[in-house]
Amino acid sequence: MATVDTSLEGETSGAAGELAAAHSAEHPLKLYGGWFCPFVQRAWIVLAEKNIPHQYVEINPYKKAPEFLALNPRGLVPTLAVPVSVGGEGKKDLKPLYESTVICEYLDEAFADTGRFGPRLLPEEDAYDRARCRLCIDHIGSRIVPAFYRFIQHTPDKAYSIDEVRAEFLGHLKTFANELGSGGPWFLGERFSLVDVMLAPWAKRLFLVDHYKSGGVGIPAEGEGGDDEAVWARWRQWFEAIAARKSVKETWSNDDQYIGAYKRYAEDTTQSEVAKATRQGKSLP
Ligand SMILES: N[C@@H](CCC(=O)N[C@@H](CS)C(=O)NCC(=O)O)C(=O)O
Repeated sequence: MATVDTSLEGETSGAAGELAAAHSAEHPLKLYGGWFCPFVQRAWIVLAEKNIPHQYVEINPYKKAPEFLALNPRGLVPTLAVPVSVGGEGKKDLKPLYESTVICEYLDEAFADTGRFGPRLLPEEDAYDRARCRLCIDHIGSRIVPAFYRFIQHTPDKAYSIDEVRAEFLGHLKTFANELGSGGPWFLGERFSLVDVMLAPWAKRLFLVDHYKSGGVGIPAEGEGGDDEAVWARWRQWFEAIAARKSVKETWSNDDQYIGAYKRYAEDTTQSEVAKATRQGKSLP
């Protein structure tokens, strides 16, 4: 079967194109990414938030080049190449890291100098706050993200209806919105954290569900949330803050390009690992 994805065209455009170009020079810390990939955007947001010197390398992860598989046997982006000290005399080797959540935590910890890299994205002062962040990150990864793919890959021949998928997705989003703190737009209120980073790429991609799926995402408009009005108002506050966040804007290509790239998800024809797992009812890679 044709795998559409290996011919996926393009590279970063718009603001993300500018950021990629500004980070195209050789640097030992390398982010291997694909412009369309939300998991990559997580890592890229952290690099941008903390202003971490790095090189951005655009690759097509569906093409499984041997050099890429040597770095990441799972063959997925994001993949990070990290300069690691080996032996004495300042000798360094490039070692790989992968999995977006692991990469984001690594970057936050490895670039911890708050004077230079700004506030930590996982609150370092309080173990309970950190655990609460991880709980919410788990909710995003194990519930919201898989439901997003079930939603966007829904086609009329599925055993379940679009209304069922929509209700499931909105339920998970509502749980998230109920957990949002007060005193500011973010999960931790005033303080931006890794929780906000983890959901931002899919929040930004919700417009694709509106574009492709009949009935759209289904988040009630202002004043139409009934008993849930307050929780959806809180969601909107978070969403607007995310859309306006510099690091999120800087890592975003032109909207039209996403519409083109996600057609294969909307028609459920893509052979990406995420899409195949979704189709087979398995957990995501
Ligand atoms: N669990 C991984 C998922 C990464 C992932 O699925 N990346 C996609 C692009 S959005 C990929 O590299 N796909 C290649 C393929 O499906 O063959 C993470 O969090 O980093």
